[in-house]
Amino acid sequence: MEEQVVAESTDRQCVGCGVQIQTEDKGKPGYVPRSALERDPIICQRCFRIKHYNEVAPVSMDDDDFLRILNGIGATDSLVVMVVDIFDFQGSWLRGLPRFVGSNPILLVGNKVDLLPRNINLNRVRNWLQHEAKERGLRPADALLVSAEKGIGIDELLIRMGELRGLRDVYIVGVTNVGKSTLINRIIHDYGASELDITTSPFPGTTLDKIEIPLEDGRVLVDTPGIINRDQIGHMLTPGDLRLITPSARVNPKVYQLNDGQTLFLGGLARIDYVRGDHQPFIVYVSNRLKIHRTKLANADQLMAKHHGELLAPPSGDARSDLPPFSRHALKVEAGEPRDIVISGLGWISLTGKEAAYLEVHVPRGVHVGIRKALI
Ligand SMILES: Nc1nc2c(ncn2[C@@H]2O[C@H](COP(=O)(O)OP(=O)(O)OP(=O)(O)O)[C@@H](O)[C@H]2O)c(=O)[nH]1
Ligand SMILES: [Mg+2]
Repeated sequence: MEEQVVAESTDRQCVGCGVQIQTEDKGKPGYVPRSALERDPIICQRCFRIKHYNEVAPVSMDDDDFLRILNGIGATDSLVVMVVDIFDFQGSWLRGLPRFVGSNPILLVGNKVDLLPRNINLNRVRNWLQHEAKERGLRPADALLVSAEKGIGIDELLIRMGELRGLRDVYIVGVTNVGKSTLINRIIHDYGASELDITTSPFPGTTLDKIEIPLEDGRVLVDTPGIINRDQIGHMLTPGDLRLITPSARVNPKVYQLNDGQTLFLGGLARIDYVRGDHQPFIVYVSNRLKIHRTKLANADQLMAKHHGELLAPPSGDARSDLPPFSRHALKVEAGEPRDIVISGLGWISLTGKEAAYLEVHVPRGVHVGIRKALI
């Protein structure tokens, strides 16, 4: 009789991404060589590579898996901490959360506050966050601003979390790449004894399953995988280009005094035509590494046709053929209050609202373009 190969899939989890460990298939998530099974804690090969070689290892998480985890929260008694990326608020908003969490309280956390320009009024930004949440039908128990990476606002967050959770578990939720795992690492390193590191990376889809971290009172702090927001421009770009558009430091706003009949290109990813309106400043908030080009509207088509992927990059070189075709959004920015024109995943452009402005914004199809109350 042939001997059966046993125990290929284990009931152990990778401490870096939560995936179930297996020794069978190198190409599948959770793989470790057999010899590694003796280690404790155990980390999968994908996490090892992300940590040590900065490798990108995309795994397609099924939305169903994600929804299963979210749905499970409704049946628990817990505090739900929803994390958004304050720099890409629109692109990082987790829709429909109230449906999933039942009667559990929600604490809204705007992360990556370190990217916002210096000298801004954070209280205003916090009010803005609360206002935008309400507009989207979410009534959080509180809204806070933090930087998980730089350790800003963490003390206050922990105090609020303590008050709101009482004796409950805490679930950290949000779309991919908002910094959930970085936040948990920050919390456990600053205030716990744990030496463990959850895997984080600049690319979406790093955490693959729930990761439970025991708290002192026997409850757990839970990291969850983010749902993929397919409208995000990041999903249309190569890893190299994604690095260019993701701010890695405080964003320096750039001011352009524009007349109508002028165009701004944000690399080769967005084109903003100022069609009609008075001479006025356009303040651009995007990654400092993203090159901005100003031209006459009359020349914009030609410039795009000739230089897309070169002068107008990202997308760099051949990667432009992977972009969806561009679509056009006609916008009217009313006079009155200052407004931001948001291009999801790239940043925003502020207009002061002295006069009405008519614009046309061209972006790859699927990328969200909108107008909001100014953040700053
Ligand atoms: N500038 C800045 N970057 C941050 C901050 N927090 C996280 N990041 C970066 O954001 C990226 C994503 O962080 P992760 O912690 O992996 O995000 P996640 O929400 O766990 O992502 P998934 O596991 O894919 O759902 C990484 O490049 C982090 O370094 C922050 O406070 N400021
Ligand atoms: Mg994560």
